[in-house]
Amino acid sequence: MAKFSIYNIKKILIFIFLSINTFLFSISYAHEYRHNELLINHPYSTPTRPGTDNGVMYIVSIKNTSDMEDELIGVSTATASLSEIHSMKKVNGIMKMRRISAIKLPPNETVSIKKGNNNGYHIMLIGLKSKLKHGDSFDAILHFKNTESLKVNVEIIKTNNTHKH
Ligand SMILES: [Cu+2]
Repeated sequence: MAKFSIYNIKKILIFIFLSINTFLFSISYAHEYRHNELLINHPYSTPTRPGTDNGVMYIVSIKNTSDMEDELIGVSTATASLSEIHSMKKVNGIMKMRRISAIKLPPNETVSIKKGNNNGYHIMLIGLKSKLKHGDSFDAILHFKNTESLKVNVEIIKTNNTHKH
């Protein structure tokens, strides 16, 4: 009995520890909102870089599961004075960002608004009220053309890719 226990307890503890880790890991990545016909996967932002009071918000993906087109037409948050939808395009070899009025969400398609996506889509947070810090989060409201607005929680996480303006 005694021989059996310590070794097994250790094994059980390691197992529990790993399970908890896996659980937390999957929670932080299963940050998805099912909102009518839209699946909004993981809205996030990155820590504010030194010397700027602007920030950038991203959404890993928005899937439109309906047969009707929709659009993301705006984002509002109390964290910044102003939020704008931007895209980036290479003009004469230089990446330039510009304000766009909406991001189209075609029927039965998934659109990426994550860092480094092909269209350069991102949400520009202009005039941050306070610095965004890794591990914190803030609320934002997503506005759509054909679907009612949705409040989401935006996690602030460090990513490798840098977003240059
Ligand atoms: Cu921008």
